[in-house]
Amino acid sequence: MVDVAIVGSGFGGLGAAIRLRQQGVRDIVIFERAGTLGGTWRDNVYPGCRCDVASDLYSFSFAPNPAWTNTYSYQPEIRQYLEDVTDGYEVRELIEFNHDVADVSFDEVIGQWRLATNHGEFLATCVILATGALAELKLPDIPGLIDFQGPIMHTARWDHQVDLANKRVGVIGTGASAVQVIPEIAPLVESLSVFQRTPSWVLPHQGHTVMDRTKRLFADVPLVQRAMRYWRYWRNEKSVLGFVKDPRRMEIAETMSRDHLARQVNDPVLRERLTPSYRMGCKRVLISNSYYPTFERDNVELVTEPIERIERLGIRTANGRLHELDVLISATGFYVTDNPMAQKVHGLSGVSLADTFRRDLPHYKGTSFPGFPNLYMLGGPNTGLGHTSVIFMMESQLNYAVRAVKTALATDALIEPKLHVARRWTRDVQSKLPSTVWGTGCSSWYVNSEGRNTVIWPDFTFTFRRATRRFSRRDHLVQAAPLSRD
Ligand code: N01
Repeated sequence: MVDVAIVGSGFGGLGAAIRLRQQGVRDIVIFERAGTLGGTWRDNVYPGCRCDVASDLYSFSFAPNPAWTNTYSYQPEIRQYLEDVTDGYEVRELIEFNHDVADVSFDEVIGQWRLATNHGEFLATCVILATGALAELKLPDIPGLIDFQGPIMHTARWDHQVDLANKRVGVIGTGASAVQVIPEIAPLVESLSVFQRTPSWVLPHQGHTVMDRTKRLFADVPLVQRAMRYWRYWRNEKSVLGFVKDPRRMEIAETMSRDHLARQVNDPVLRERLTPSYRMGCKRVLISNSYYPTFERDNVELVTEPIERIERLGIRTANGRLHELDVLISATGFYVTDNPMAQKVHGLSGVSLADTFRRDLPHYKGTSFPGFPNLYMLGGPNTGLGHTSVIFMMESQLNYAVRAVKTALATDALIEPKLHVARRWTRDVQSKLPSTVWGTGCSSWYVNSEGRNTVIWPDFTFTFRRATRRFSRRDHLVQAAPLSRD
């Protein structure tokens, strides 16, 4: 039996362990289904994988890294950062690798969570779910996928053994992953067919190499890097005015994107096909200087004709044409609003978290749920962002969750948010969304099957930070744990 079980060892899980340790909670175990840590930054190893939020901001506030070699880091460096933080804060010993959590159920008799893993069952007083919103990859629901004769790779499970040199390659999808991978592989392959269902808005990339003397300055005078982090934070936060307060403001950025496209693609017909018809920001805004020029290459074709089916030899589009392919790359994203992890979590009376999500039952600050005592979720409902670093949101969630966990452990209590308080929070968040850019009409992975946006936080992030800065006893049911726990 442990005080706290954390599921997942990405940014969220590691951050939770470190913050709990700093607050004196020692009895912690982190269950990690893989053999190494890093979450999404371990899994996504496709060529060109990179964070589209600047690294000074996309890192823990308590663990700045003066050694970033680029202002927007590539995946290997972010993964290494997580390894270094794990060792620097001595939390590696807490991780149980290769422990796949199949079920997390609350036992009302003993007032404990039962975690069923492939290595047996564990009991925990508190649980922190840190499995990541973008962990469960989604293959396209196109008929015939299994008929394809060649290798099929999802971007989040890239197989570097598959040699793309001189191959006819197809990429399905034109989201954040595709925009990074397409320019990297285009020069290697014989031909590249990019199957676009909806074009993305793409802005110029500001990333650049960090000079050695800047790195030295950051190392010698940490305050300078901290100032840079603040500057980036407030610069990003300004864009909330367009995303949330007045989506018409996004027209300015749309013009920038159109100019970017016009500078990089000569053919007006091709430009037209690459131009979105929805308001910028409704789907994630992308940044790249190399994506558009890729379509000027002779070996690259943009296919906008809808896909009809996948066949043994390639992809058949609705106009009857067969695009013959040797390798198929699926850049088709993740299960987010229907994250399979939620199906494995059962609270009071056996209610599953997935049912809770499906029926849009209330959540408290995207972090805890009525009927799920002593359970906290990082990256939970309506804590996602379109404009800045999700690490800021996770650290905000941890401000609340760590205090709540400490209270539960210190008082031997079961703590869950009051239903009416959670209802009010959920209602307030939902009431803000229709007038934001995400309510302007587009299909995106932010919206669940009932048409509700259960992913995005529709406000400045500092308001979320303020809301989560402490544990409010008044907002929670605090009950004594059953005596049978001992
Ligand atoms: O996935 P996506 P992603 N037939 O869901 C298309 C983060 N991320 O992996 O738009 C044809 O965005 C789909 O088309 P449509 C970031 O938060 C961050 O690229 O639905 N096409 C779309 O084009 C991001 O938002 C970084 O019409 C199909 C694409 O596949 C999130 O991960 C880097 C289809 C899916 O795009 C997900 O990004 C990479 C079908 N059946 C990712 N099904 C950073 O830099 C789907 N599509 C931090």
